[in-house]
Amino acid sequence: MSHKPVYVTKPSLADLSEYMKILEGIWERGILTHNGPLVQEFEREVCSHFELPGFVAVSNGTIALQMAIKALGLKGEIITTPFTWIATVSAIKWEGCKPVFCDIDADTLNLDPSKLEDAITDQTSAIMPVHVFGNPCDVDEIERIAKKHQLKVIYDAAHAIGSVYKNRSLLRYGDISATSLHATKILNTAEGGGCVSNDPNLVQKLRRIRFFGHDHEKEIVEDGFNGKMTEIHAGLGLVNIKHFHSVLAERVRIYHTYINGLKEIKTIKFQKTAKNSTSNYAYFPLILESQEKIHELTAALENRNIYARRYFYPSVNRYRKVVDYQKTPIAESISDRILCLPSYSGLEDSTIKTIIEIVKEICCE
Ligand code: T4K
Repeated sequence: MSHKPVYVTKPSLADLSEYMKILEGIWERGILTHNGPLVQEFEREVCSHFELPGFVAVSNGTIALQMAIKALGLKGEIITTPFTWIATVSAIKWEGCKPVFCDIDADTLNLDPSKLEDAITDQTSAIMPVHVFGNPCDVDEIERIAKKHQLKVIYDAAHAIGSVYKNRSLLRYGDISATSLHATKILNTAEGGGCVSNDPNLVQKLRRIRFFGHDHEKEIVEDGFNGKMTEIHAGLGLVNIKHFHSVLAERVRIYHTYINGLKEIKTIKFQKTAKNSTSNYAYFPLILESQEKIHELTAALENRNIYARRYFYPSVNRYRKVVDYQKTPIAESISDRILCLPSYSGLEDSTIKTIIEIVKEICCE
């Protein structure tokens, strides 16, 4: 048994000394929040690093989704995927809209655009697909359908910072993209998130919504709330973003090590990346033959102090306390048979080797 537990992920953190310097500045200025200098600097850094037109830093990814819905003034039904974290759906519900589920593509694990039009009604106001595990959705097809039916598109890009579609940051697509900067994400501010839009008017509106609906004169000109990021969080983002390239390179290395070790196993499927797309490989999901195999593998890993995670189980359409059940057979089947293996900066080759051996033991029986 390994001495230290190995979890599905670990936050990527810059050296503490780098963060201490930032903290000293915060202590000197005494400005902790309300769009302080570090929040503004972090927003500029994110824009320059990922070549984004505008980034509004907020307190978490769920609030980023809610702000996107609010900024676009959406009502009625929003079509989304059931293969996601609960936050996608809770954001829709908290903004007074109804989630309608569209099934996923079994290869990419993203919302399947070929099923989208069947879910559109006269109540539909928007589509909210998720770039699952950082794997880009079929952005062009979703855009085509949205235009045809005059629908807005919000991408839940919680996992997607660093992913690329047609040589541009994936966050540049849709009316608004909402990302997460949670501790478990590839770029983190402990808790945090952000909205991206190509439309400068929307960016300004998002800024007002984030700050109670204030304008520059502190007049209430918008129906807003509190989505502000603090200086403490932005400071962490500023030191972490400096190391983003190496964090991304580590994820790519780990992805290839797993794939090379596991690709011969006929009973395992991997998430497929579509053409024109580059994933950030933020997660490493495996799709097995049955739920029983998932239980066996999880137990065998835990026996060695290794904790994989069943993202996303159950599929959100089955949370009956939150939503009325709508059948989506592919998402339900995948959700029962998927397991994310550990992937994070500093994950040792010897640990990956052990994990591969355990997977082989269970899946080649
Ligand atoms: N949309 C999608 C598609 C999402 O996946 C999410 C969030 C959102 C929207 C909303 O974004 P946020 O509002 O959260 O910003 C995590 C995260 O809480 C959540 O952000 C994430 N998705 C979801 C997929 O996973 P858990 O339940 O995995 O957290 P936990 O505590 O079990 O952590 C997993 C492992 O990570 C632990 O075993 C150890 C390690 N860890 C975790 C934390 C929090 C650390 O080493 N340090 C830490 O501080 O939820």
